[in-house]
Amino acid sequence: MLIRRRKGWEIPESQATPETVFLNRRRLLLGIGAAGLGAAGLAQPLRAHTAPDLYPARRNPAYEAGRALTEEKIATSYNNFYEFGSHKRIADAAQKLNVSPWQVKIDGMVAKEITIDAEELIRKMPVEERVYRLRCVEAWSMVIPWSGFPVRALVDFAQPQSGAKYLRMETFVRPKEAGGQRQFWYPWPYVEGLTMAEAANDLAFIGTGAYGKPMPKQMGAPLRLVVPWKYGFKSIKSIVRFTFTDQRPKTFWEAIGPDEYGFWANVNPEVAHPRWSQATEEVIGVGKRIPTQIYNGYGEFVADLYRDLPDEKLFM
Ligand SMILES: Nc1nc2c(c(=O)[nH]1)N[C@H]1C(S)=C(S)[C@@H](COP(=O)(O)O)O[C@H]1N2
Ligand SMILES: [Mo]
Repeated sequence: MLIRRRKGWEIPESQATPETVFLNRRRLLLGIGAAGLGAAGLAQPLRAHTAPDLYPARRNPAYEAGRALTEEKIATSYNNFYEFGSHKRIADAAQKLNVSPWQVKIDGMVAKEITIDAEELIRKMPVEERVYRLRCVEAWSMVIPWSGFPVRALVDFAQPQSGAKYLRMETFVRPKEAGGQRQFWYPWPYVEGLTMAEAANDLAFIGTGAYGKPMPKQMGAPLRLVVPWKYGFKSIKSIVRFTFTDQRPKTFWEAIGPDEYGFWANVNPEVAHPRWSQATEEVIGVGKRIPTQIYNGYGEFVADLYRDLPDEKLFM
């Protein structure tokens, strides 16, 4: 689905992603025209991927999706990665991202702040494969075999202080490589966060690969979060910084549209987005819609996390 860049009010709802419609409106409010995206530029020569010998990793049979895998060529060519453009066909532009070397900072309320190369970090972690469903807030879904390690393994490695309440994650800022970051009206860098309880949950995963190979750049190489009970925008790509903090992070989408996107973003078919229903989802590559499940079908793993939070907007 290629979105032609016209004025916001001319884009039929059916052709535009909801997020794109929203952003176009915002641009108009800011008095910014709907100019085309800059050319992707020349791709860099292909660099060695991060730790290729680790893949394919052993599949953990505790996590299976109950649905057919999305075809690899679909999952690697239909992506959301606003750093490279606010549409789905960013895979070519994303090849410009230099992922090796890749410094990762672990800081904030930890025993000792460190900076470590992603490859070295991944080699210290228990890498395995898990098949997860992915449900985007735009009401589409995929099923993806991820490689990676539990967020909990990273937490154990970082040794947070007892006062830490949240894990804040941040994506790179490199407008020379990522043309979308020259769109100054977005609040770069992309930021996301989890509570410490969410980070320690069995399901919370750091993806380092997909389809038995190192992570494609367009899917968030070399490290991206995968939290399948939440809308896809929580699964932040190409992370450069993990910060343990006692302050709830303000996330990228919360900063853009606080009435539409919140901190929790748990999937719930009964809580509509202000501009569309969340009751069903389009299974990408299959051409049909299916009912959406509460917590994207992962309630047995995660529902307990939310029992004592009556005042929180858990589903936006
Ligand atoms: N840094 C960053 N991470 C991001 C995004 C983004 O634009 N930038 N998009 C999010 C959204 S909306 C979704 S649905 C998923 C898509 O992941 P995929 O392209 O690997 O399927 O990535 C999420 N992570
Ligand atoms: Mo999304």
